[in-house]
Amino acid sequence: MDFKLSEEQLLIKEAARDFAKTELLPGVIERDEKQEFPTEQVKKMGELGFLGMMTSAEYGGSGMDTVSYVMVMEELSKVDASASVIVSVNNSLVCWGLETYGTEEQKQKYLKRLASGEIIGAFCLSEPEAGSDATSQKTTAIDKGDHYIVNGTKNWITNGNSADVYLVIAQTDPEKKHKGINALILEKGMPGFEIGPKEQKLGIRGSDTHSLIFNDVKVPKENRIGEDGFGFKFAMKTLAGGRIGIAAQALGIASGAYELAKEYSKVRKAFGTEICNHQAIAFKLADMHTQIEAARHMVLKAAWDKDNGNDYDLSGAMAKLYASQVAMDTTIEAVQIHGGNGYVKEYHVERLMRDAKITQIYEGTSEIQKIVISRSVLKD
Ligand code: COS
Repeated sequence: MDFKLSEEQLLIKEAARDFAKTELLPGVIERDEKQEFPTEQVKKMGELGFLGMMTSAEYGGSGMDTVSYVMVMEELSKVDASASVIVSVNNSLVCWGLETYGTEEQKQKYLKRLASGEIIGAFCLSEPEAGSDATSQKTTAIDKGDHYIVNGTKNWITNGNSADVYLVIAQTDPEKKHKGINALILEKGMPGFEIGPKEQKLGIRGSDTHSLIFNDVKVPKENRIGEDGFGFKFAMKTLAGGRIGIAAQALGIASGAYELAKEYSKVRKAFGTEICNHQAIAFKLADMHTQIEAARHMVLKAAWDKDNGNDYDLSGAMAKLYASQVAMDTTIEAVQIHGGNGYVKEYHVERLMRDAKITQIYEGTSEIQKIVISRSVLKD
């Protein structure tokens, strides 16, 4: 067993840490307050290769491994989880899905621009009545020979307005249930494709979340990903990797809050000494550190599984379930250690606490992860 990271992996982690400190930290509070998309920062992340990390160079990506990707996700999320979710969706759900299952034409037309960060993408599965129950798709993609006609609504779509390319899951043949679902590539501006208003959110407020409305959108058949009826499997396979990215985001939120709380405890005095000298605070830090380290091992293991061709449905689901709980617990304790200051925006931990919650909800709630985990452990 070798826990050592390569020189390249360490360098990319350091580059992400520097970028987060110099480019994401200034303005992160204002972007959160105003629900402002980090346009400039996303452009720079594209230049650094963070938007197509696991995509091969041939298609405009950085050709790195999943371990490097999760380390970058952790570093970005320590500072700005709104920026990191944009990275996660573009990498895990959009670029990975297209490179793994797309046709050569789709890769040339869309993937190159997505992986290089020239444009960003969105993954559109959730609906008003189909979030966890993902097979109950109401959006339809009716087969008209050389094209599909798409109708319906998608909800809570990350990069909803900022994306140019949308991977949309829709039902073609309801009689075939999940085997009648297709994944289609839609472009912003296609006639009949409308973007709903921006959601007002509790956390990750810098990322833009919208509903999408499709009214008779004509989508050419060459925009279907995989064989007819492959859409649900496409969504499941893609989300399995996406969950590793979100687990890394949760880990980053937790470790960012922990680092702030630790530093604060060394300077804030109460009862004649720095508060870290009180066991009530020191023990909180001990618990936080231990849980974060355990989460980090789970995230890295899931990433390593993916890099080594092992099944990662189980390790990714466990990593997300655990890391998102650690993110919630740690950020709540980080606010507590900061006391009154924890409730004030300039200390950052209240934002991290709000940002943490979504990691227990998107790309499969904690309850969905428990379905995936329990089915896996009970099958043999
Ligand atoms: N990889 C490949 N195929 C998968 C899979 C995976 N990880 N998980 C399920 N499938 C396949 C199954 O094998 C089955 O296909 P076959 O009938 O050909 O065997 C099909 O998908 C349906 O699976 P299942 O019968 O298990 O469907 P369920 O309705 O019971 O639900 C869960 C499966 C709950 C796992 C799925 O609906 C899910 O992940 N829901 C959450 C979706 C989500 O993350 N939403 C958030 C939106 S993105 S922000």
